[in-house]
Amino acid sequence: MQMTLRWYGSKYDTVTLKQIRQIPGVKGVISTLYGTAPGEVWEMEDILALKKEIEDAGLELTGIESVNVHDAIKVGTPDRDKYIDNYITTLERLGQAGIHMVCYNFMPVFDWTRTELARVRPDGSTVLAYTQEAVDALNPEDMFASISSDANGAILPGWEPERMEHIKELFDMYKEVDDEKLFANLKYFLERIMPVCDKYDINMAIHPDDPAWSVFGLPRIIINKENILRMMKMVDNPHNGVTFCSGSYGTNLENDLPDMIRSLKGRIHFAHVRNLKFNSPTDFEESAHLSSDGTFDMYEIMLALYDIGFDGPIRPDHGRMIWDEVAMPGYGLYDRALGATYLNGLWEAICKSHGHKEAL
Ligand code: DNO
Repeated sequence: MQMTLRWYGSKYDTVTLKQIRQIPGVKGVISTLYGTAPGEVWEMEDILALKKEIEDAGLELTGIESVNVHDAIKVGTPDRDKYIDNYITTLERLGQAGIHMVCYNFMPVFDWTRTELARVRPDGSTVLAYTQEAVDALNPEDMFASISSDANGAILPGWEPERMEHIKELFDMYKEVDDEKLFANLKYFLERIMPVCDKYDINMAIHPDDPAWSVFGLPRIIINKENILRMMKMVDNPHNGVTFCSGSYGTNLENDLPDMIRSLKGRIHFAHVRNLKFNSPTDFEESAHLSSDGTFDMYEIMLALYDIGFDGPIRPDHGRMIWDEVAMPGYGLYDRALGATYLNGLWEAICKSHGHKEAL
């Protein structure tokens, strides 16, 4: 297992590489060229500069989160091949730069959705939260306005202002797209990119839809075990894999997280591990990582990863805002560092109790 932290780049992140380097057990970062738009080809010199900056700080660039997929590909418009060609060029360059894991998502219009970015918990920390009632009462534009006013000045992934300016057009594009069509478009995309992934040994790790159900009437397919196994089978290549995100699949309490992990043996290329606290099945908040602070048994999740021989990159996920930190909601330093340390502790205990001399 390679413990990492997500890092948005020195231009966008409040957390520095030096700080990340000082978290015990964190060897690498998962990063991206945050300023690029979906569909754009990544320049080799930008990729190499990012890699060098990270390596100069004593860390490694363990993978990319994300190379975003253009909506033309998700919708399947006549010009999608142009954007897939661009995606392939970007993958080729990442492969040449020695990157072997790319996280992406296939969510229409939005990336993840939350209704509050700073809900106050009893201990005074603030966290991201979601209630279905709030989504049902809002239209997407209002939601964007309320989200951006709480973002501590940060640009949230998938909620970029330029994108939100076109939100009506984006919704129009998806009018004819249902779950089946989205599956077909994902298949088409994967079949086209698999040869370059095979050539450079790039593991593609699709991120689940968050929350794991339809929002604002848009189709959502990466939501449960059945659908994810369907996706694995429809393009049956080991490079076609998943980001197992406990906090996203876990939004639906019917998803049995350890069971899902076990069913994905060999196909989990990246893990996001965090906890959620449910107040009702449609009202949850992002708690601390610790099992007793939320609803999930984090030991069971880590044990399932151990049982399938998971040896890829993992990261603590969204952290609470604590100790007066001001950062991108979910992506401050302190609580993610606590999360990494806790997950490393669970992992060491699991490895040693299975007869290993040290954590694997
Ligand atoms: C949220 C993240 C997502 C994720 C993308 C992957 O905090 O987990 O934004 O990076 O869905 O493309």
